[in-house]
Amino acid sequence: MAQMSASDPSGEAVSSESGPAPQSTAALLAGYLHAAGVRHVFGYPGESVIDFMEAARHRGIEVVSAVREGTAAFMAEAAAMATGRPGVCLSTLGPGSTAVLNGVAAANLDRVPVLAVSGQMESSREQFFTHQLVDHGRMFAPVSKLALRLDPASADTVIRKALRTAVAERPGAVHLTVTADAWPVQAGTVPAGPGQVSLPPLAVAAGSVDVHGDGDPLRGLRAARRPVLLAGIAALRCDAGPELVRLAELAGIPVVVSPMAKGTFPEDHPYFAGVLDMAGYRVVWDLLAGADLILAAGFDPVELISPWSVGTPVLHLDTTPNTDQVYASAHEVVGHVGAILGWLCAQWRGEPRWTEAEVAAHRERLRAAWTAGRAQGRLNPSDVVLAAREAAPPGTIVTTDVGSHKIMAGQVWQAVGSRSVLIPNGLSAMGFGVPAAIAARLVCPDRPVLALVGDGGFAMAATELRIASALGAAVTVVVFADGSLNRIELRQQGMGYPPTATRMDGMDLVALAEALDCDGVRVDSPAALEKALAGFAARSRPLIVEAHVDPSQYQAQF
Ligand SMILES: Cc1ncc(C[n+]2csc(CCOP(=O)(O)OP(=O)(O)O)c2C)c(N)n1
Ligand SMILES: [Mg+2]
Repeated sequence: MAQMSASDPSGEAVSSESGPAPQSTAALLAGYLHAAGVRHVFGYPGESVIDFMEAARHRGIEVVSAVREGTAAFMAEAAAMATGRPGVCLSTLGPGSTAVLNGVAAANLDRVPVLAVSGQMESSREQFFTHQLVDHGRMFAPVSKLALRLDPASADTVIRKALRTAVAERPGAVHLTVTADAWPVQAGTVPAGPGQVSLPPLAVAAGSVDVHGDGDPLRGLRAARRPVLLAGIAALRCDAGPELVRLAELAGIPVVVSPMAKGTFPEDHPYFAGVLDMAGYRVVWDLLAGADLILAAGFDPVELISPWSVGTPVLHLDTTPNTDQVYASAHEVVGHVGAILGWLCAQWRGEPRWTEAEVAAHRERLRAAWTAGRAQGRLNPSDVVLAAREAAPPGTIVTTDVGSHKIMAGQVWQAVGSRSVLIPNGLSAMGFGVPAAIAARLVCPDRPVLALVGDGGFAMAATELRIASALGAAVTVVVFADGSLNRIELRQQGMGYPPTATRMDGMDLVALAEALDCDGVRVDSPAALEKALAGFAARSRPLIVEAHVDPSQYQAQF
């Protein structure tokens, strides 16, 4: 059920030996995806994409059917987040493509390379037919870097362009529309020869550093006595962790990371200074406000939840120029973030600016902020995160959904490895955590996978767990069951309003787990949670933990 079976429009099985002609448009796209390292396409079937599903299967790419297109796109995004390779999702025309839109927008604002492919009405009717017809070019343009039509005559060029655009800085989503009749047609001139591909570079360009602005960009750094590094997702994409560590240690600079960059800088390092805009956020902003220079290393303002409110001078270090202008920066050093930081290390002369003890004292203040408001004798949200972290073996990938639990997990979960924490913080779309965990487990089958999700976001995507059990993707999902869309309810409360449409009746998740072929357990104390999570990584079936949290801690946070 979970894996799409290949069949033609008449319902007859297609022989697995015959396969599509190697020079067809469908085979060419499958060939490019395979060459790009893609081994899973996440989608939902429809008549207009049958030829491509078969070509993918034939090329050794598993076509994984989600319960709906929107979650398939989250899966594609999570696969790309976990591996660094492009993710691919697939939908049919009309209701399939409109359903995939949210996930395409999520990948685009999370700056994750995703190729979203949608079938379309055959070309002879595309211009005038009305049933199930939506103009994909116009619909996807505002939520993608590029939305193109894949025609056989120019297929080779358009596929290369789509892949190159999706991964180029800043990466994001590219949408391809393919009319149903185009798939089996021979792809026009393919310079590398029939069935061959000419894959463009898909990694961030290495080595180069450009300086914009008058005078010496490093004068500010030399003069600074209280500099702070703010590392973001471009640092993650450039694998700049080792250079961040080197600069932090050499110059004695504390490092704040953005939520989606968690793990780029080891959070057990003496110079780690917290996560921006997560629980206890005021303490982190106070650190930035008190600094005399912020080194913004691959920081992407798409992750800002609070407005940028500090007047501290900023040195912009990024793969792209400071076109957002959320903060002003007289100098921009543009290039590979690792190379830029390496260059700063080579230039550095001087004493370390902060002592480890000073950064430790800051971390203590931050810890006091996120532990504030805990209810004695209850299961608090931070207890859940700490217990999950304690139970997680090295190499665990954790995903979150969106809501108060994410703000807590984003700060409290101690990340030590790059691409080990998958948090949606660009579009911040609910319903991400569960499908993301399933996809992470499928593309990284040797790594334990844990999802930390709210009860609202869980309800949006819970049925995807049937697919996890069918495919043997043994993920563990911890649901922060507070009977509330807490993040919104807190806002209502703050405005003096009653909780309109933000309270939910609890669902029996243990019964639901059984129906989904998963294991289920209900807990309401830290001890019970520890017991439930013990050895989770060795389980053979997905596990759903209904964790009854007392949400009062959130109130003290946000
Ligand atoms: C698709 C989508 N719809 C609505 C929102 C707005 N929103 C942000 S957080 C939130 C509440 C989430 O509730 P839950 O999943 O239970 O998490 P909690 O805040 O309770 O931890 C809502 C409705 C959103 N981010 N995404
Ligand atoms: Mg909730």
